[in-house]
Amino acid sequence: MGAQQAVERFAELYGAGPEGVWAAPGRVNLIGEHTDYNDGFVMPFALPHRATAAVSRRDDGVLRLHSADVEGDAVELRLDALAPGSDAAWTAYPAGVVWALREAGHPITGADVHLSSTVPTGAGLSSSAALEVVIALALNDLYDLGLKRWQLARLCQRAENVYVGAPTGIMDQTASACCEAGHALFLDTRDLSQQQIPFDLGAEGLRLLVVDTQVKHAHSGGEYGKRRAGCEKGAALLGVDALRDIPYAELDAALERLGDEEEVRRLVRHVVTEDQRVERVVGLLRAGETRAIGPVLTEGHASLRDDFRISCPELDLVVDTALAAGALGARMTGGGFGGSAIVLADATEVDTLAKTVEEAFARAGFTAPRVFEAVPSAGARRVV
Ligand code: GAF
Repeated sequence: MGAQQAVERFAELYGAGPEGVWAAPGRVNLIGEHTDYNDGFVMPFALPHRATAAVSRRDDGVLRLHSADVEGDAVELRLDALAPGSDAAWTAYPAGVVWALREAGHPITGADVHLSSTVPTGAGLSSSAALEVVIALALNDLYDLGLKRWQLARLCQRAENVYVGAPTGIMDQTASACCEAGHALFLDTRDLSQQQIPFDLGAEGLRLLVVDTQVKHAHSGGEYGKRRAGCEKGAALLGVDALRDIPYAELDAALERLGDEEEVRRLVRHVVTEDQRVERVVGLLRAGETRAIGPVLTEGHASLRDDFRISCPELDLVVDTALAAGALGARMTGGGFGGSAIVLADATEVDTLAKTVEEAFARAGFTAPRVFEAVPSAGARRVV
């Protein structure tokens, strides 16, 4: 939905136009998967797909939430009744952000909100983070809170961890809040220091496809939490604060110390090698060797499939088919257990590649995937 449409719909719903309209994007993670809750490195970039929010303040302690993407009237909530775990619907994401802002002492007295989103849901592309960040940014501006982007990301993560109950890391919210067009974001999740790395695929004659397998996932389910707990166990057994503290050069020795903890050994191996892959990709991009990142992406997929064990037949089929048909690299992206894969290829090859993957899905009897090009786009911003 465009900004003008959002203004008009808001006026129909609430009787007057909004004070403003904000947008926040979904993301693709180029490399650095399941490293964020291990204090490690990630490298997402923003998609053009985004959540849009038309918002006005209220002063009576009421939050009204309406979504163009969900049937029904606006949901009305009392701010003093917002409580973690009280809401299992889509409203938990925006309401959770209001809760987190108020819990941190910010004087939010109410809001009317109309939301819409073009970020595919359950596709590993951060539709939830986009919803959270768009609300946080709107309220930061309207209530003049003066919070920095990274602070908004932290509050959104708290909303997701505590209010929604999904034990996710900080990558998605930071990506939505901080990415810049034409760049990938090299983020150190330990201290949130950031570097914008130019990522201009077109100039290199390359394109990057997103293949949404249509296999839906959710991080409040148990498997994500189990991986996180396994990583924390690994860090405790190795006597470090987080797996980030195991240098790549000391990986073999660390794995040896884990003895017969086979499950934990696999998780540790993924996280430590994945942090190193992020650093390799950053180095290659800085050296202008974009084509050479392909094999590193593919290595990342093998590690997520074999060590972290969060791929699925549909994601593996995208990767295997794309590579066999000439892609430079391919991997699942996001939390896993379904969702999307990314495919890096020569611009001249992508149409044929997309067709080949679609045909392979049809032959395997899988639901047709949704394929689109990922163009590194702007982070969250005010649009009206
Ligand atoms: C999901 C989570 F929300 C992120 O924090 C991150 O852990 C990702 O899965 C895996 O890299 O998107």
